[in-house]
Amino acid sequence: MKYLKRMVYSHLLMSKKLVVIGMGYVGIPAAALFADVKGFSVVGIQRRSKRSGWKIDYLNEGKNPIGGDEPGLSELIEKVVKKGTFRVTDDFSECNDADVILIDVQTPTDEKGIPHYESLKAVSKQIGSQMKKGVLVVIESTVAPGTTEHIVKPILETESKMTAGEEFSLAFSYERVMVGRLIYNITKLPRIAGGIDKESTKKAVELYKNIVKAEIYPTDSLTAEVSKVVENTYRDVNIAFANEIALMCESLGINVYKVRELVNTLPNDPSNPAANPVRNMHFPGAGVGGHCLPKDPWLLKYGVDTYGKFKVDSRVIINSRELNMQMPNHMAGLLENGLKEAGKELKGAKIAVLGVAFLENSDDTRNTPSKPFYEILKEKGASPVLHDPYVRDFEIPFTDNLDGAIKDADALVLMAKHKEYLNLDLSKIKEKMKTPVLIDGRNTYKKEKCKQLGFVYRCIGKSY
Ligand code: SAJ
Repeated sequence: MKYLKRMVYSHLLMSKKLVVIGMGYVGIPAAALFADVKGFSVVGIQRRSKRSGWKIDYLNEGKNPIGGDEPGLSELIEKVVKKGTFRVTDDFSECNDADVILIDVQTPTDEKGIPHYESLKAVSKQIGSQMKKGVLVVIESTVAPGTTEHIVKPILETESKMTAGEEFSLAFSYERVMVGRLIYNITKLPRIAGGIDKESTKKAVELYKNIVKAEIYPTDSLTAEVSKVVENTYRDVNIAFANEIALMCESLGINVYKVRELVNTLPNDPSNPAANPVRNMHFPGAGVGGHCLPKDPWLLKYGVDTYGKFKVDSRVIINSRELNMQMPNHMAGLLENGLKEAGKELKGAKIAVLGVAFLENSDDTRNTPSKPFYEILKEKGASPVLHDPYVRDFEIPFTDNLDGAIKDADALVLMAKHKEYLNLDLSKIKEKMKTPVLIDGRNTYKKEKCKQLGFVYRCIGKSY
């Protein structure tokens, strides 16, 4: 009987309807990739919200709503919309004959690190009330450990009056996307798929084989949830370590980037990694932004605090998070110090801030360090002018007119290492500025060259 059911199911797999909920940085590339696989018809579901509703019509015209450089994505969206295997709507009734449903909604945390699952719960309710027997539901959004089992599963079961594992399958399989390489990271990086039971895991692994050209690791949903937030927390803690070493190098009057280079020369011996564990000191910088690193450590802590057998004092993780959140303050300190050397006060000074996005060459402003930096400058009575060549909308006024931002500025502060800023003609820029002060938050410019040009130069992790 079980074999027969599996046979029927694999026949169903041949022509499959896949619904992706949440047309964002994860949902859009995933939907387009599946829509390009033979036998798949894909429907994207997006709320017709003020902020994102416009994406529905834009995508249905075969256009890519994600800004910045995203190799291959625009062409793929145009192709699958043209061949009719991808369309977008705000109608959740599309779930009632779906074979697979992917959940890619935002899972933000508040300032106390508590997750807010309004979207996740709302779409789980919608899915549960529509979904058919035998459907596979996969959560791709990053969630706190325990969320699949304790929040999503009960909602789906209550709304559908079906039992998970018996009448439908449920799994957690996280994305590893990064802005600037969405398609590459989904198709070329290994994938982890964790079901609430073995059958759900198996079906999720089968599903991702269609788009992932790398190893797919089966596990259970809780282990997969923890792996995701640990993966990003690991990065956040390593960045905090680099930032702390940078502060120490400033204090000692040496160059942290030279230290990093020397530390990372420790050879990695793949044939015997234990003999010489690799060093991969990360880059110190003006701050850590994005939808992931500022949030995932809190999701990890929340999961352990909520579903763990005993409390764990996550001091390493939380102190690291707090140190990374302090970096915009440190940037403001370097700025005040540089202005002082130039005989200027921060109060009343015009500050050109280069980079609103949290990451170079992207339009993504989520949790950008430029926001707290801007607010600190405002608090101190300065007149910051934000500039960014990629960002389209942001809650704080900004410009894409570089000359206007630099004109009569008392300082230039680099927050994001956009390629447009790499080869700026600093001597011309100096002429347009009122006070030649340059604060480098991403080790973009050469200290000696800046000094030769007559700039007062400060950089995270460098002597001055
Ligand atoms: N940053 C540093 N120093 C570094 C690396 C990054 O200060 O050495 C800063 C960046 O400037 C940025 C922030 O950290 O403000 C985040 O940068 P990121 O390169 O981690 O970019 P994300 O957040 O888009 O991508 C991360 C990645 N996670 C890991 O590499 C473990 C990506 O693989 C994940 O898919 C993504 O989070 C996610 O969606 O979870």
